[in-house]
Amino acid sequence: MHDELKKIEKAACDEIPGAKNRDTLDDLKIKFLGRERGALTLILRGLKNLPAPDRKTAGEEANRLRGVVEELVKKKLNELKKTELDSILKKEWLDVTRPGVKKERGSLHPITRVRREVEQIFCSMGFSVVEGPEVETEWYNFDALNIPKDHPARDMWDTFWLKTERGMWKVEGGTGKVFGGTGHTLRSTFHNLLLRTHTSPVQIRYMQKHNPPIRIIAPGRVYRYEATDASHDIQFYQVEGLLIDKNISIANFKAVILEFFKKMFLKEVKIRLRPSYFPFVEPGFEVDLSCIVCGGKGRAPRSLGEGGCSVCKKTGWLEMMGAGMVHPKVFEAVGYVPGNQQGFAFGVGLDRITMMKYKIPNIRLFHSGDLRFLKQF
Ligand code: FA5
Repeated sequence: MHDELKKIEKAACDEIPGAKNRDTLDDLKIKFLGRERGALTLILRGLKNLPAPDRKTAGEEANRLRGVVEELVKKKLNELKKTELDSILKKEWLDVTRPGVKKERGSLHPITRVRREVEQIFCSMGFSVVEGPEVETEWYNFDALNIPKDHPARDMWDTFWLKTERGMWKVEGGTGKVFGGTGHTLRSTFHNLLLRTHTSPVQIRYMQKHNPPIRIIAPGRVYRYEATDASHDIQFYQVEGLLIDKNISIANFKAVILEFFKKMFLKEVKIRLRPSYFPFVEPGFEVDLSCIVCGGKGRAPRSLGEGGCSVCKKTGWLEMMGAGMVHPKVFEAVGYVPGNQQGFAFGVGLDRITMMKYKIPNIRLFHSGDLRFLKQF
């Protein structure tokens, strides 16, 4: 018995300290101390067959050995735990004193900022914000606005037409009701499609579905097939405005627009109304704003270099919008009873407001994708 215990002790002292991981250690623990077939357990179980004097000594020795093996296992387990922890700490080491990686922060495009501001100002005056499609039918963009085919006024807007092989597009749901409103019946579902040249078609879409009183603005992108310069681009933004009620006059228009400019530029501004022709208003006019970039002087401010102001083309004024009193033909096109309402409409260039607001000398900067420009906002 003594020899057997010595053998077990030697094996335990050789094998346990060399265990590579916890699984091996668990196996060794079972090998020596396992409840069913552990080497020491079997010895202890066989003690009862020894003669009494031998049983006592062997029992003492076996119990001592159990303590030795338990201690070896405990020591090895602590050692393995420490190695594991060290390797985790090594892998996940973090230098908390290192400066962090700076995340690039985006910002709103200046036109988006100004668009939101415009919406806020008009909402504070009781207007609602509505939208319309950028791909529009010829009827909404021109005919319903009193610009029939072959009318020379169409040339005022150089248009991007969407072509098909057939010449016309089949528009889903293009029944008289959806596309023509109550006052206009389109018998076919085929239409000429175009990229809208202005936001005025949204007036028509809205009036077809709503009766006066109306007080809306409709911001959105418009497209024109024309030459570009410092204040003209082929795609730009307009905000359409429409106010229809009883007893509305140009005086109401002037009050609303002056209030709008005052809130937008945070100062008193000068505007001038020039008579102009738009087939969907009568009378019609254009509204110029005293150039905020050059202070109305026509000379470029020192910060923008020498020479005349490119934004107002040295005139001191920049054309900001077309406007007028809604033409009876337009009311007729949407099915209103003639003579029952008056109203004004306007279409203001959002890019131009943004240029004035931030003193931006060239409209083409907006879509240049130049981060040096965009990061300033
Ligand atoms: C129109 O588009 C009319 N629909 C406006 C209107 C609405 C008149 C309601 C009457 C009643 P106009 O083509 O003038 O009008 O354009 C309106 C404004 O859009 C201009 O005053 C200008 O601020 C802006 N704008 C026009 N063309 C360009 C362009 N190429 N680039 C940037 N802004 C432009």
